[in-house]
Amino acid sequence: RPVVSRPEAQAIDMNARSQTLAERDITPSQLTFGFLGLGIMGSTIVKDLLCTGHKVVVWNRTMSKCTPFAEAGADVKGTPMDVVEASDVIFCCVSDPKASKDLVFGNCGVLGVKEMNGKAYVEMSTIDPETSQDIAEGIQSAGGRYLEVQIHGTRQEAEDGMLIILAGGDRSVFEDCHSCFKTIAKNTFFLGAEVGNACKVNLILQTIVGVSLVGLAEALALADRFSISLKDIIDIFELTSMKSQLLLAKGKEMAKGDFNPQQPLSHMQKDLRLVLSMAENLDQSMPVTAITNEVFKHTKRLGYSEHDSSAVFVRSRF
Ligand code: NA7
Repeated sequence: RPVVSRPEAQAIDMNARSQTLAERDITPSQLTFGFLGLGIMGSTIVKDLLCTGHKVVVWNRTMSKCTPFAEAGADVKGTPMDVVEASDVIFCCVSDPKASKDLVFGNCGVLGVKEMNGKAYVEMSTIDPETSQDIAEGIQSAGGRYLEVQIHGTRQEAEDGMLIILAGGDRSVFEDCHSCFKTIAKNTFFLGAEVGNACKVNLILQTIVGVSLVGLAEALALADRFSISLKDIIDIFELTSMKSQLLLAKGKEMAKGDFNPQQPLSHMQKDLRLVLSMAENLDQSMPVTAITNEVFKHTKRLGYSEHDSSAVFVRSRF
């Protein structure tokens, strides 16, 4: 298996980022923003927030990942509860529904503060609607305001401030986050007060991504069996009406065997699992998504959880 590297504990080049973001003319909110989770997405978003002059307080389970952010001006806290105490708006961006719930309801978690006094909690992890509703209930019953924000895009799109934001819940929180969203996203949608809708839309989009990636991987694996150059296939693909930024990028990664994580494969499989569970509740048949999920599960079993979702190509070659 090729070794992949996680972009952790790298020094932050504030000047490089500021230049890109300067073009957006962002006036940072004077509120203090807490951030829980400095993984691929969280760290990129926090970097952008710092570069545009936001006051940021951070926490990450693996504390060493906080060091470059402290050096770049973020305040580092020891627990999620400490972050809530020091912030007006708290973002969370962690792996999955279980991690999201642990951070809110767990020991020294968000609700350890007992009373949120109108502070805002913004759940950004890709989770299912039920988990989002449970978290909303917990936050609101402690006197907090809740916004569900689903971010659609890759690490590169996060770096370029080109994410798509889907939000639902408390409109006043949406407005409090205006300068943050302007920093990280090219489009922002408020989908109404009902919590859960943004999760549904995001998971529907992720279904399209997952199924497309498996199709791409199988087609390229067949080309490989015929000893047709993958580069040639991708060059031709680029000229067709099928081309998309995502499939082109993933196709190139598959051809090169470069599986450094932009979107870890384990998260893609988690999203498909959540989609299938939503469909199950509705008796909605999704046979292609079910097989796609099996393909990603198998690729995980082969040891590619932490690699990019394009590593699904490896399994297709068997
Ligand atoms: P990453 O890069 O895999 O990062 C995951 C983050 O979640 C990272 O900060 C982890 O902390 C944190 N994490 C995972 N499990 C836990 C638990 N149990 N408690 C606390 N923190 C935890 O993911 P991405 O940034 O690419 O994606 C984040 C979300 O956006 C995800 O839902 C995607 O589907 C979309 P660690 O550094 O390992 O200590």
